[in-house]
Amino acid sequence: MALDLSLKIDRIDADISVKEFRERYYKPQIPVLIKGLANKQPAGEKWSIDFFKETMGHHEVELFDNRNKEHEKTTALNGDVKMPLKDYLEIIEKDEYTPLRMFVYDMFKLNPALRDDFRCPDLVKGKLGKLGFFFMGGKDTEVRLHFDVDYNSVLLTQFYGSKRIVLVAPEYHDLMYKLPFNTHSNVDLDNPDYDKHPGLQYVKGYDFIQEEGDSLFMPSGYWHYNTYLEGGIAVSYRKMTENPSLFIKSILSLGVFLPMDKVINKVFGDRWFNWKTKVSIQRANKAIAKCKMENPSPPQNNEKRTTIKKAS
Ligand SMILES: O=C(O)CCC(=O)C(=O)O
Repeated sequence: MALDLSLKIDRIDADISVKEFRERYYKPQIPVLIKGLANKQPAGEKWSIDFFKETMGHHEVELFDNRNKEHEKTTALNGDVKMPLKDYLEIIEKDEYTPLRMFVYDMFKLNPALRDDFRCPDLVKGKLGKLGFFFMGGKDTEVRLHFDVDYNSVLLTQFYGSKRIVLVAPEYHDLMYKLPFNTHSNVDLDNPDYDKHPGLQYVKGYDFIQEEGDSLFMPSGYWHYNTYLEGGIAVSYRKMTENPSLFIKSILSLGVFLPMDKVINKVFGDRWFNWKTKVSIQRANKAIAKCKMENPSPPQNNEKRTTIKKAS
């Protein structure tokens, strides 16, 4: 039995109308890859590693370091190191692994003129249309498995380089061993340990490549595990959830659960982390029992089940 990542993502043309996008993807909350949307605005042509080196290389930026073990314990929104953007871009343009990544970084604030190059696309325009964030990574840099803390939908546009994306729907939160009070999981999707995490056998997900120029629509609460295949630059814009219960979750997540988790993590450290891990296992076991009741035959091995190193 292996992780089933055989779901096929829809790939659509960037000329889709807002109305059609809303009906087919936003309202039913279905992920979709919009081919070439980046090229509908000046940034598609303009934004490259050299462009950012020349125009913003002197700015200090904050980066996450995947070697920081604290990230396993709590959802981090602040980076670990600072360096001039130029130095970081020199790292990611080399064809070498780096554990350093830029994550939810507001480069528009550093340079508001970037807005003229890439505004929130009409497809996701709304109250959060000004909230744009940058993401960068080098070859093989992984973005740990998580879903977004604010429970809003996200449009993630790739301007440079390509990425492998694994997506899993929120209905699998328990089977993915989501840590309580957090929006991440420490399961290893590259090398799933089914003895430790048997719930993963009941999960179905997507595994695909997001190419330069593509925008990925990620509905609210979708797990994502992204791996840069080469140096890459992306920007996300968000669309506020229209679902009242998700809106309440968003407020609680940002305003109560995450801050509370940070404080308890500081005070109790491993004891708090071990308790959260125990709860995630209990919830997964319950979800497994439910799956077994609904479908008594165990998940089957079949051709379409992929292991994580393959992508289509
Ligand atoms: O692709 C990336 O670097 C991370 C994107 C991401 O995690 C997000 O938009 O929440």
